[in-house]
Parts: sequence; structure tokens; C-alpha cells
Amino acid sequence: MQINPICKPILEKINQRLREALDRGDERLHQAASYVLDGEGKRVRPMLTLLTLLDLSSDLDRGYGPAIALELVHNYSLVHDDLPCMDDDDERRGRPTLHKAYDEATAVLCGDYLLTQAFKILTDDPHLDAEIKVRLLERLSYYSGGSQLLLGQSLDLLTPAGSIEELQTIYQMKTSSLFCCALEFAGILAEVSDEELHQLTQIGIKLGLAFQIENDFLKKETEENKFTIFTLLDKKGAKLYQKKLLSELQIEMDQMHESLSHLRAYLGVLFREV
Ligand code: GRG
Repeated sequence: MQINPICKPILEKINQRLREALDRGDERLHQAASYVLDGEGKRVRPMLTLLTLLDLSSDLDRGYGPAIALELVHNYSLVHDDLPCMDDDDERRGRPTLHKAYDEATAVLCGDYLLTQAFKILTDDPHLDAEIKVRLLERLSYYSGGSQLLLGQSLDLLTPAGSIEELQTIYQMKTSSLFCCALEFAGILAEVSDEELHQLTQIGIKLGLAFQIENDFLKKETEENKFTIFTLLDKKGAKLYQKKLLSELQIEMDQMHESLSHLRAYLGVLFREV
């Protein structure tokens, strides 16, 4: 991914803070978690928090803890999603998945570790006052919990979508949830109004859906047996559907009081057209 100059130092700091986010308990778990975090993840969710925070004119330093916590939750979900009892994947980020590089039990424990560590990082963050922490922790537990991320995964495994509406519901829970969390984190840190927070949620929903379709396009050849947008639409139909989502996203962003210039520039890189 081509990186905009403003993103580079932010991305470097995210990676540095991620390396520091693990504590030294069990050596094997630490090594396994480092293996996951050393993989070439794009860090989209923390970038979204931090660039939106920059747009909302707040102190960027306060954003790193929450942004890292969110990336840890994302990494946990990938480790568990790759397990044989879930998606059963052998490769992730161009390397063996964690359960292939180590073993299944380590991958289960490491996922649990990344998830719980996310909540610890947020709780211990010295830059945030207690009231803000509680709001961030509530959002993180909501979006990673049983009515969002986990429900999306459960529906995806057990009741594959039979229509675009059903697919949109699953994708919103599975993918948009952490995007909404990323944007709401920025809004909470910048102490925006409830109305603006709602607008950020709407941006997160559209953005997550468009991102998941992009992901389906990228994996079209390798994931032919899996349920994706291509189970329901051909290539042209999927492109049109994504275009519609991106224009709805544009409308949502235009409704915000702030210009969101950093977020827009970053989305231009992610989708090459927003
Ligand atoms: C909690 C087990 C469990 C699953 C939750 C998130 C999820 C559901 C499953 C992971 C697999 C998947 C298709 C997720 C959809 C979101 C998505 C497109 C993930 C890939 O995100 P990127 O491209 O990944 O940001 P990198 O590797 O760059 O971090």
C-alpha cells in the first residue's frame, strides 16, 4: 500500500507501540503474540482512529493507546478466525497462520491473550482520564462482543447470507464493527457531540462494508469456496455495489462539520478512488 507522508511517522509509532504492548508473562505466549504482531498488517483500524483524531483537532498522543488496543482485538480475531474449527486457513499475511507456525492450543491462548491485553492497555493508559476510559472500554467491548463482531462471525459460519441484505448485515457485524469502533474512539477522544459521534458511526459502517468488498476482490481467486460477495454477484455487480457504498460514504463524510482531510486522503489510498 502506497503510504501518504503524514501516515509514515504515525504508522511507525503504531508499530513501535504494538511491540511495547506485550508484557512478559509466559515466554511461549509472548513469542506467539510477537509472531502475530510482526506480520505485515496494514494497521488500518489504528490509522483510522489516529487520522480522524488529527482531523478533529485533538491531541494525537492520547490516541495511541486506544488505537493499539483496537489493533490487538483485530489481531486476536484473525488468529481465531484462521483456526481449523473456523476458517481453517494455512496462510495469513504471506506467512503460516499462527496455529501452523505453533500449534492450535497456542493459537487459542494467544488470541485470548491479545484480546485481554487490549483491555489492559486501555485501562492502564496514563494519558486518559477515567471517564474517557470507561467510554472507550464500553465501545470496545460492545463492538468486539456478542451483538457485533462475534455475532457476525457466528452468522457467517452457521447461516451464510442468501441475499445482499443478509450479506450486508453479516459484513456490518464482522467488518464494520471495528471500523465503527476506530472512528468512535476518535470522536470520544476529541469529545465531539452525540450527533457527530453518530455521523462517525455511519461513516464506519459504510467504510467497513466497502473495505470488506475490496477484501473479497483481493481474495477472489484464493477464496473461491468461501462465502463472499461473489456468491451473490458477478464481478461487475460487486464493483457497482462497492461504488454505491463509496458514494454513500462520501455523503456521510460531507455531512460532518470538519473537512476530515486526513481521513479522506487515507481512504483515497485504501480504495484508490474515494
Ligand atoms: C472473533 C473469531 C472471530 C472472528 C471475528 C474479524 C473476523 C470475525 C474474522 C476475520 C476474517 C475476516 C474476513 C475479517 C473481515 C475483516 C477483514 C477484511 C479482515 C482483514 O483486515 P485487514 O485487511 O488485515 O485490515 P491486516 O492483515 O492488514 O491487518
